[in-house]
Amino acid sequence: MLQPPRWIAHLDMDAFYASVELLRYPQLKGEAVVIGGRRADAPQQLEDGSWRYARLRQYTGRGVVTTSTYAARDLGVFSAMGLMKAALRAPDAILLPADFDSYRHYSRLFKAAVAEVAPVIEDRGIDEIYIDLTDVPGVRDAVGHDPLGGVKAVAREIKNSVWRATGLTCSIGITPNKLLSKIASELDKPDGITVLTMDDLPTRIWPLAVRKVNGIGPKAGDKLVKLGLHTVGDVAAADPAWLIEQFGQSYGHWLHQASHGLDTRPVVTHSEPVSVSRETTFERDLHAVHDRALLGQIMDDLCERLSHDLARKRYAGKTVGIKLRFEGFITVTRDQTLKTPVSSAADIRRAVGQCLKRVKFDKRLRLMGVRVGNLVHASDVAAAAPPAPRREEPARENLPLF
Ligand code: TTP
Ligand code: MG
Ligand code: MG
Repeated sequence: MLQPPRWIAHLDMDAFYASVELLRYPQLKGEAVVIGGRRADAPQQLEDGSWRYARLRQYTGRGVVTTSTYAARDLGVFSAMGLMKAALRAPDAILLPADFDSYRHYSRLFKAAVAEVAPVIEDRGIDEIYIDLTDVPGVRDAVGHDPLGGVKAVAREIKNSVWRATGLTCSIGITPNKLLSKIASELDKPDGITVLTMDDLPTRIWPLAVRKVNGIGPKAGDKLVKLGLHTVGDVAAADPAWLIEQFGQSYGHWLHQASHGLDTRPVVTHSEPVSVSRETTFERDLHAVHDRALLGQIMDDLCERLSHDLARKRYAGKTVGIKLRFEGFITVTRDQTLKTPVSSAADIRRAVGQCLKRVKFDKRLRLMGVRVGNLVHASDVAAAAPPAPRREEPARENLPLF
């Protein structure tokens, strides 16, 4: 059998946040567990050593499910669903608060474990990576009569390495490119390995719904379906000139290529973040005037945390932006580009104040976020400009509203 020019893997951890929590509470294995509660929902150990857990039925508020165990998914509870809606489907499911520090810790551990087997890794977020396996020794070897034996063995080795380092399972898709691998890693979740060649396109990829392709979002997906194209195979069978007529030159061409499983994007091993941000949703909608002091405090706190994030990553940024979401899901963003990059909480807060002046506050607020973009390495800032002199007046003065 002809080996493809590249073997690219996509690895995605199974029910990631929930699985990390089960490491801490192994007694919950097999149970319907939902991640997304508040601190107060943390399990309590009773005097007799047993645990008391919060149940979904007790939850009131606007929180959403970040993820759920496969047992909870069987009951119809999925990521991004409101917790109160989830409670209607699975009232007895156990609710746990999210612990992002743990998830980041296990994220680093699993990526390091993969790197021991295959070092060419593109980081795609907290629980997933692409890996270029093309140059991994033995990947092209046949094993017995199986021409794909070598690539499957590498996949098993990667999964074992992740399991040994973390006690967690993942699913891997391996194909000639990133586009197909991203689809393939989902085909046998959890704990799966799916290896596909171009020969498998008609049987494994073409029957899938168009939305399974990364890059076909809700809008394009709806339009395709309205045009009568439901599956990837429908798109593949469509005339490319017609696709371009419907979707424009660039996206129409991409749809044709993607539906034929074609993608030449390389695995990019290092990328700089474009921006760093922090945001928070309130427990209740807040009023710009009546809750002014509280809003001011929340904003101070966001700037403080963002400044810590920047310090940890050693970045500063020239653009400071805010995001506000009002009742009715109306989202407003404003940003301001400064003369020199900033990273201190006070400098960020000052720029935020300028942005806030440009917003009309005629509705209640439910979310606030701060972003610093146009990033440069902190060492470059220090080399380019002396630190700005400290201003005497506190940063809170002459701020609009809060
Ligand atoms: P996913 O990989 O999409 O989901 P998952 O790992 O929980 O489950 P699967 O086995 O299907 O891969 O997301 C990784 C983590 O990101 C997930 O554990 C929680 C978080 N997340 C959210 O916070 N909100 C979301 O809407 C989604 C989809 C994920
Ligand atoms: Mg996952
Ligand atoms: Mg993922």
